[in-house]
Amino acid sequence: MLATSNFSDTIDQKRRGAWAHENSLSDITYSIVIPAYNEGARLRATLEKVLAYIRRQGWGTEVIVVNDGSRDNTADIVREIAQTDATLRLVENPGNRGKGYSVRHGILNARGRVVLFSDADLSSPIEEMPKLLQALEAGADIAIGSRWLRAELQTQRQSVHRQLFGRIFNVLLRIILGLRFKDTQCGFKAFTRRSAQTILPLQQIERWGFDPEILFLARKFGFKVQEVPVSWGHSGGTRMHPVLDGSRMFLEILRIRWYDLSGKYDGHAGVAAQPTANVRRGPQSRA
Ligand SMILES: Nc1nc2c(ncn2[C@@H]2O[C@H](COP(=O)(O)OP(=O)(O)O)[C@@H](O)[C@H]2O)c(=O)[nH]1
Ligand SMILES: [Mg+2]
Repeated sequence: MLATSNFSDTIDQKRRGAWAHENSLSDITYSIVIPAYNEGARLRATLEKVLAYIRRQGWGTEVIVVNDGSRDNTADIVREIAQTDATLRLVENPGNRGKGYSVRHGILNARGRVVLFSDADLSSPIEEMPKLLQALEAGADIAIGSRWLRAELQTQRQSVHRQLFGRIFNVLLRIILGLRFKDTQCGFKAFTRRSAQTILPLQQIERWGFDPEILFLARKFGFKVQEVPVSWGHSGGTRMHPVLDGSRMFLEILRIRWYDLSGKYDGHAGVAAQPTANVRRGPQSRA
């Protein structure tokens, strides 16, 4: 808690200093982006936890839920809670596009100086957020939650075949993309505004393979990425298909290599998920 308020103080100093040029953007310090696909069963509890937590911290924070073409009541839940809590916003994808598209769409609509994304099941509890913030405070541009830096922090492990799949994927990333992280796939990552606004517009991968692409681009553009051990309890109800999504992710690693070789990452922005107008806000939004 102490560390948290220290960080906020330093952010305040930075607000007056190095980041002063961004003041015109907003007085929102943090944006929390939550991609959500058919999350009707768990989203209400998640939002209650997240909103209560940021209220307790007293931070200037916005929460953005990106509805990824859900066929259930995901969007209704967000709209209902946003009626009474102006820190919450709903962003709608044009149909189901994937977690990568959702994260990019949310982040490119975010107004915070620091932008964090978290899975809707809060596998990493929101109380872990200060750990990522402290890594940014210490000089990282991107702080990524890691389940394997200190595996004992995992309160509930993924199934054995998911863990095995994760390890194989990690080795392939090392060989094909030269990414040397213990865990690229954790759904709990934070970015400085500058790194997010540089990298995310170039992101091409819209489904599960987007994390390695972001980390690949981070290295390409010289951003400092720090792995941070976070506690993690895998929640059931995964929507990942091991064979289908697994082979797709392998092809996506190859695509990242190809995109880089063919110059797709050299300067011009990606085509999809630019900031859009279809953003709904609560009644007393402070936009
Ligand atoms: N499965 C799935 N999840 C999506 C999609 N788009 C966004 N998400 C979100 O991505 C996050 C991770 O999904 P989850 O099923 O918990 O993945 P797992 O914990 O890695 O098995 C959740 O917040 C989902 O709601 C999508 O097209 N499919
Ligand atoms: Mg999950």
